[in-house]
Amino acid sequence: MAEEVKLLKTWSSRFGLRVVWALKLKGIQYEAFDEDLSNKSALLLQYNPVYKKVPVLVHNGKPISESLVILEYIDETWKQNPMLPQHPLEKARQRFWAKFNDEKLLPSISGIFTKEGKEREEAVAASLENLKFVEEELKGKKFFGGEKIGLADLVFGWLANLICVFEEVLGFKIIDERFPLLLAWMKEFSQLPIIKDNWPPHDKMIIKYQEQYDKYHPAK
Ligand SMILES: N[C@@H](CCC(=O)N[C@@H](CS)C(=O)NCC(=O)O)C(=O)O
Repeated sequence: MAEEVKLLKTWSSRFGLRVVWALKLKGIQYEAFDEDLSNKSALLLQYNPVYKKVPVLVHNGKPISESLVILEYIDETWKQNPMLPQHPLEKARQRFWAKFNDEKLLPSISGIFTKEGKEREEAVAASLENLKFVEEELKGKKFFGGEKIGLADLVFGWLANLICVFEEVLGFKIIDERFPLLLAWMKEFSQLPIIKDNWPPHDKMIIKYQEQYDKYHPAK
C-alpha cells in the first residue's frame, strides 16, 4: 500500500519546522496543509481535538500530535538516517535536551520578546543561564547528535532560525560571542541543505514578529 503522509503546520511554526526537517532528513514525501490559526480548519480540530495545535502528522489516516512525539514516531517508522542513537544513555541525553529546550530555553527566550521592564530583565537572566547549559553541552561536538544532526539538533533548530529575527525586532543581541560554540552550531546547522531549503523567508518572519511585538508592546 502506498504510504499517505500529511502534515498540518503553519509556514513559520517552530514546532512544525522541526517535523518538516525530520521528514526531509528521512526523505519522506508528504502533503503539507498550512493552517490559519485564527481560523482553525475542521481537519485540525478533528485530528488534534485535545490541544488544537499544529503540528499534526497524519500517517495513513492516523493522527499523531505534539512535535516531540511526532519526531520519535518518524524515527521509529522510517529507520534511515536515525535521529536517536542506539545507546540508552545517549538516547536519554537527546531526549533530555529536547525537553529542556521546550520547557526552559524556549519559554525564557520568548519571555524576552513578550515582556517588559523588570520581567524582561528576569527573562534575559534566565535565558543566559539556560544558554550557558547549551554551550556547555556542545563542548567537543559539532552537533548535539555528535558528527551528524540528531533529534536535539532539530529541536534546538528554532534558535538558528528565529533568534536573529527576535534580535532584529528587539534591537539587541541575545546570542553573542559569549556563546562561541552555539554560534558555530547555528552556522553549521543552518547551512545543511535539508535545513537551508526549508527555512521560512527572513523578510516574512520579520514582518510577522514585528506585528507580534507591537501587539505585546502597544505604544503608550
Ligand atoms: N507542545 C506543542 C506546541 C505546539 C504549538 O504551540 N503550536 C502552536 C503554533 S507554533 C499552535 O498551534 N498554536 C495554536 C493555539 O495555541 O491555539 C508541540 O510541541 O507540538
